[in-house]
Amino acid sequence: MKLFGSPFSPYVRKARVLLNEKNIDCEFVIEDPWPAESKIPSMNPLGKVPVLQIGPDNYLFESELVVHYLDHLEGKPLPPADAAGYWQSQWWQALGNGMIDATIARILESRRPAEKQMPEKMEREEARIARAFAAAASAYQGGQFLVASKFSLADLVLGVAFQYVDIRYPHDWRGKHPRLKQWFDGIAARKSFRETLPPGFTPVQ
Ligand SMILES: N[C@@H](CCC(=O)N[C@@H](CS)C(=O)NCC(=O)O)C(=O)O
Repeated sequence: MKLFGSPFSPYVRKARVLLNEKNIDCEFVIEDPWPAESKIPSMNPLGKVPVLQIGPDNYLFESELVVHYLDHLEGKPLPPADAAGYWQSQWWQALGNGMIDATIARILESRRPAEKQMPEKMEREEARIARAFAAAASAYQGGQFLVASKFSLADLVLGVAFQYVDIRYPHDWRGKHPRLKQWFDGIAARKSFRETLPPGFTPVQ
């Protein structure tokens, strides 16, 4: 099994954190989706990473599917197993995935030539991110993990999202949401997070 992608991509990082958490053997192949000669479109018609190769000519793409596949690979998906907990975890994952999407949309807009940038687009993405932090703060019940009392995909996806905000849109969300900071510090300290940090990034304390 091979995972293709960039060490800077938060979508790829979700899969890498999960592989690390579950101790699954998988080669990580660095492949940039952006250049014209990239091999990614031959594996994923959408031309995006992550791509997970699961057979000689068999590729999975879209990070949510890749994460789902890896989580079920050995028949022992991460908890929670009960229906209420499962949907709670899905809610957190949707929030985290949306934060990643918004942070990427914002950074791509900021990289356009100054005369083509739309400040209102950046503001819209920033407002989305601010609302997501506020929603997380109000849904968070306290404790080491977001759902029940074990590490779940909710912690994984929201943790990757928060750290991606730190990387691409650094701002003082911690001052506003100190309880979330406390939760996040515990997640960011995990081996799986420390060992998959994007090159050159020093975690915010
Ligand atoms: N919805 C996709 C998004 C993946 C995505 O946008 N990946 C970026 C890297 S962070 C990419 O490959 N971009 C290349 C492009 O947009 O052409 C997923 O969850 O996998």
